Amino acid sequence: MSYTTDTQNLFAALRAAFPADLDQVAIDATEPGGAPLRYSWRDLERASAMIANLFAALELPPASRIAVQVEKSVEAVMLYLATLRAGHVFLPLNTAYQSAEIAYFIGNAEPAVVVCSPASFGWVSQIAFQAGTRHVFTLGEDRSGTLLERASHCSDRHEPVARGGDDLAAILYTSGTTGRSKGAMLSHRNLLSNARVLKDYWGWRPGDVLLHALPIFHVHGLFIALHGALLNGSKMLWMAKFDPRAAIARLPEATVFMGVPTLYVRMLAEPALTREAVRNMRLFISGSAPLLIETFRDWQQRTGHTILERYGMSETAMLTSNPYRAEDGERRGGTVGFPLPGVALRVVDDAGQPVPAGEVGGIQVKGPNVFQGYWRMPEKTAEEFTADGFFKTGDVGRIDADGYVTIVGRSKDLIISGGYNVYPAEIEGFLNEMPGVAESAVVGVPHPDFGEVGVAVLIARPGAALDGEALLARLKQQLANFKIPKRAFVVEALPRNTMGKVQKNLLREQYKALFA
Ligand code: MCA
Ligand code: AMP
Repeated sequence: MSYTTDTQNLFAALRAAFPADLDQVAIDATEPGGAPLRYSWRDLERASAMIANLFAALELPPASRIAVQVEKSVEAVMLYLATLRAGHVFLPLNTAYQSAEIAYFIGNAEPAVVVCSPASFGWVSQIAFQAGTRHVFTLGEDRSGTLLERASHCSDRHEPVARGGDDLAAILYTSGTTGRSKGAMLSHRNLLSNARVLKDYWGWRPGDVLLHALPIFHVHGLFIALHGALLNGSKMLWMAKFDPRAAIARLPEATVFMGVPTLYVRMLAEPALTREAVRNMRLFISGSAPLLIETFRDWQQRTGHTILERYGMSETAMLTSNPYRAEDGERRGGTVGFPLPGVALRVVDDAGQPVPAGEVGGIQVKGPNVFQGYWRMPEKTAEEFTADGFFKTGDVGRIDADGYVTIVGRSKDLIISGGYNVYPAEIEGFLNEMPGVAESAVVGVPHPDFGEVGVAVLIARPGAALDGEALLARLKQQLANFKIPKRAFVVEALPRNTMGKVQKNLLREQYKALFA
């Protein structure tokens, strides 16, 4: 078997970066106080081969979607690598998603294989079989389940399937401002080009160790963190779930950490976060949501490290980054740095014309990392691109005279809570269906832990008595828990402009101090 970097299959490129000694530890997943649980590079190689061979034995059509809703585990990484290796398309799903959400994704993506946790096999398999999926496997966080049982009978040798750069590697669903989720199609080239740029830009080097504390069903944990370590042949310290104390306890063994702002806020609340704890760290990276300047400064003061903030999207992976090397500039708090090498980024006015430096407008981007479009939504895809091929991010920002990009807001009605995206339109759609609700508006307000959280404002139908908290409890049975507004208020009327449109800015203003 030969692994070269000139193939277009992302797995083969990652595999080519594995260390020569495959018996070294690749991932240390030992839990605090638990028995040692370590995986070698050979384990990743063999297990991904076996799962890829299982897919071959199932005679799946090329580029089948493999939908996966499982708890974070190293075996889930093996499943991801196997999917790439076998030339199929990985479709990760947040474990918080409930049946209505899963039914939509499975119905829309039509996966050939669904992998779920053993505890949810009953309801997930029912949805999947109804949607025409032929194979449903289970994978538990403790290595239980039918996926590994079946794969254990397969050969551990497997030649990566040849893929072209534009062939799909993954589909990531992002909710839409109009309610319906869209599957962002990412190709092998999209992901590999971004991973290679970041390897260089962030100065990955021999001996780096990544503390991996993020979920692996979104871009940040799955692509940016995982590809970074794999492409550098770097060991990972693996946390199945983020816990600030356990993370700090592992920092002395690590050199690189990636987190959403909430992770930094929670670690700052721990007295154990000291200069001593971070003595071996090379780089702290933040993204997925705005990092408050206070967090940036507090971290600098407490640890002596300047967090590097970067900006990206599911549709594009990483777009901009503050500099790693001092000679490229300082890391400026409140900014997301410069467009990455190969990324063209411009700020435009409502007419689509670029605005002068320092002026605010819509952010548009172009580059080898920008996705292939939304799955089976050609019209939606066409709407989101300009005639000259730039993708409209929906983020609003400015580029200053020194080239630093600052995000000042979003033109899309979106709440980012603890690094997860919540679309008010989706929540309002569910609330409006509930008995007694005439109308609803969901807005984001500042929150000390999650950065921003949703608040629901409800209008009752004539004669109906609404209990906001009871409605939220009901919503919790239908939607992922992070989407549930943290509070609900029943009011007489919603503020509207002369066009009749709800003025969400006034609601945000009214409730802004709720969690202060
Ligand atoms: C949990 N809850 C949340 C969130 N997480 N509510 C709002 N926002 C959240 N993010 C709910 C729980 O269900 C629970 O509700 C209550 O809040 C308290 O939960 P807690 O135990 O504090 O939460 P946790 O389990 O500790 O999770 C917090 C977390 C997690 C570790 C910050 O949300 C997380 O891992 N976030 C990272 C998300 C991420 O990886 N994003 C990257 C997306 P109840 O008690 O009622 O059940 S990729 C991306 O955005 C782009 C491409 C990019 O640029 O990276
Ligand atoms: P997602 O759809 O989950 O990929 O989220 C992408 C969105 O997250 C972007 O369009 C931005 O609005 C936001 N985002 C990501 N990184 C940052 C950041 N560093 N600062 C502000 N917003 C960010």
